[in-house]
Amino acid sequence: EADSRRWLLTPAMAAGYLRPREPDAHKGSAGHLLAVAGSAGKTGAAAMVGIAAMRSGAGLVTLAVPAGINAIVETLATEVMTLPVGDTDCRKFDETCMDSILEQTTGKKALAIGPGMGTGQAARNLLRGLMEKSDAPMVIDADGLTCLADDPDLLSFSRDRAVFTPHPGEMARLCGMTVAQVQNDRIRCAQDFARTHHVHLVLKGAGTVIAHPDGTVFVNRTGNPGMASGGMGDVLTGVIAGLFCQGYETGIAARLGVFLHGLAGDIAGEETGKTGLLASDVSFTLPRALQTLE
Ligand code: B4P
Ligand code: MG
Repeated sequence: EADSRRWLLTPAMAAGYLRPREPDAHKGSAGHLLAVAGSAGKTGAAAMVGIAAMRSGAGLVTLAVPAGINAIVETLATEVMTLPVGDTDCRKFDETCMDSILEQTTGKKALAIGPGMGTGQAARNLLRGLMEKSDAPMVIDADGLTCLADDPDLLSFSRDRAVFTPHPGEMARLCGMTVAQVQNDRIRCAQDFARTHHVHLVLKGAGTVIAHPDGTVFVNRTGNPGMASGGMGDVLTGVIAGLFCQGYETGIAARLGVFLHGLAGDIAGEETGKTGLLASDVSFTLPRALQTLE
């Protein structure tokens, strides 16, 4: 039984998932992402999510960020729009940020929540609000996952429109296990979580595991150790969200996103050398990765 549900994610599969852009596509038809990310000291996380989504083909991206870091985000991410929330000197999401963010969910094709957003009560409430009020497909990563680990009641709102993207440390917190226990049986761990909580789960690291609510599991082989550097996870969040924007079904976006992110890392690694690779290098190579699959 186990074997028939475990697949290696091949280039042919990934190419099969890819749908060509319609000749008459416009930025509206390519989908609009709302990402909630960033805080003082984690400004780049927000920028990278937004840029990676656009480099994966999203039509428009709006980044909701604490107003105090807005000017920096706008400088880092030229093509991305921002929604500054909170007081002008607001450095992290607080209770005053909720309403304007929830208002902005209207008309958005996808949500991405978590990178650099912080983990306090205000962040947890914001995550709860978004999960309760929006039916859009959503990627939850990083601090968003920590919020879920801190307040497991929130898991009941996620359903199968959600993709969680934990690294082994985040996975361990979500399951109440040690990192060693997670790493010891990555497939089983991801599969159990996805089934139990009816979400798509991406357990990152060499041989990323993608587990679906129906118990099916895929293992990815793209990517390389050069990708073990800060910001790589934020880029993956943007890729999956960018695919949501273009109408890819949740589970397909998770699989194709993981494959493309690793492939972009491999292309960038060939060019730049693997050691010293930056997450922005990988983001830059995403269109080439897409082209390779066409
Ligand atoms: P955080 O400090 O939370 O790191 P982060 O901000 O989430 O970093 P980032 O978003 O850039 O990277 P992410 O891992 O999300 O946590 C780091 C801590 O978590 C570590 O100190 C450790 O304790 C634990 N941890 C994380 N990864 C672990 C691992 N593999 N084993 C054991 N403990 C781990 O995303 C990185 C991206 O790059 C993923 O898509 C990943 O699949 C890819 N990548 C990284 N190395 C790769 C490799 N060798 N091969 C293929 N892909 C790789
Ligand atoms: Mg991360």
